[in-house]
Amino acid sequence: MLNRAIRPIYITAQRFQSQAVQKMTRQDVKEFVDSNIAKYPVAVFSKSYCPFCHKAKSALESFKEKYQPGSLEWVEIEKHPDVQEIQDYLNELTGGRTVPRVFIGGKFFGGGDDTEKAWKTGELEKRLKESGALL
Ligand SMILES: N[C@@H](CCC(=O)N[C@@H](CS)C(=O)NCC(=O)O)C(=O)O
Repeated sequence: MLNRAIRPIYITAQRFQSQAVQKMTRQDVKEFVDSNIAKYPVAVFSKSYCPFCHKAKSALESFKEKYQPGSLEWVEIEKHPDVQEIQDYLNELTGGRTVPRVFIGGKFFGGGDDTEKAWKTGELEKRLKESGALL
């Protein structure tokens, strides 16, 4: 009796889930992350509400007028259906799964605190120039 009552709800939920959420394969996740890192001199994986991401944004956008067009890519991942898998892969690449993960010139540069610190020492500008991101 109980089973009969519950079953239709379960099936409906399952159908909804399989239609609504299209998950990427592991290979697709890898390609999504790798292609952003390879294509853009600066690629940042971020969550829009994260204060450390805001720190990185302030530092990177302080050079706003000097960027080569299209050289800075900001990838907000919090609403991505594969957010966990993306962070797992970022962990494989960088040894950490927190955001932001800032990549410059195809290499992992650091998180929010690292980026802010490097901005203050001048290291960030140097690396941005070396990567070709700045004019
Ligand atoms: N020290 C790190 C801290 C970064 C951090 O803790 N980020 C939080 C979000 S504000 C995070 O990624 N939490 C785990 C998660 O969202 O999966 C940095 O400067 O980037």
